[in-house]
Amino acid sequence: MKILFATNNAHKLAEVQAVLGPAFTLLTPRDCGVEEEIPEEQPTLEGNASQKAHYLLRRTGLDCFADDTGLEVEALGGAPGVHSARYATDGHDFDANKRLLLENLAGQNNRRARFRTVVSLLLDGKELQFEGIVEGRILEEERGQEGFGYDPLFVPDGCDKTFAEMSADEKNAVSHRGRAIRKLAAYLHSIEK
Ligand code: ITT
Repeated sequence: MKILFATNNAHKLAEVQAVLGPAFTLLTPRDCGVEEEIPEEQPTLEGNASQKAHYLLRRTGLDCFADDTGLEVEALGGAPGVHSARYATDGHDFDANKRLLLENLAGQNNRRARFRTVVSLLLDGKELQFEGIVEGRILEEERGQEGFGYDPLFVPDGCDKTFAEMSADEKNAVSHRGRAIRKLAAYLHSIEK
């Protein structure tokens, strides 16, 4: 099955393709002639996932899905949350975002955090959402080179490695996105689209 994934993030695309496997071929917005940034202006992950998927459906007329993800840090009242991409600056500056997170947690003993992903699927005009959560903690310094975003700072519960020290398969096995996408895949298989 070919399906359009509403992301401009190449790391996400690779992670999601690995979880879905060869039964699914992912198309990107660019593959469908959509070059502009896809708007995400809602106050929640649910709202943004839905906005991104609806935007692409309007632009292309194709079935599609979108993922919106946030890092929710307990001691920061759930921040950066839905603002995770633009925490420190207006752009997607991963280094500045990680620096600000460490600054805001300086001296803080409670390092509990979770990643939460919401996937919005639009199929034949009907919308379904799938959620994936992974609990863990924020380190005091970065470890690892893999992955993207806040990965070098996040250690999931039950693991010793950060997401950035894991292979893509190891990350997908426990991650927020892996969990949400496996629910999406189970649904798509169940209806044999
Ligand atoms: P698209 O909207 O084009 O899909 P994005 O990078 O803007 O890509 P999100 O809005 O879902 O994606 O994610 C917000 C930010 O959260 C993202 O820029 C990263 O900094 C961070 N993030 C998301 N998923 C992550 C992951 O698996 N590991 C580490 N950080 C992640």
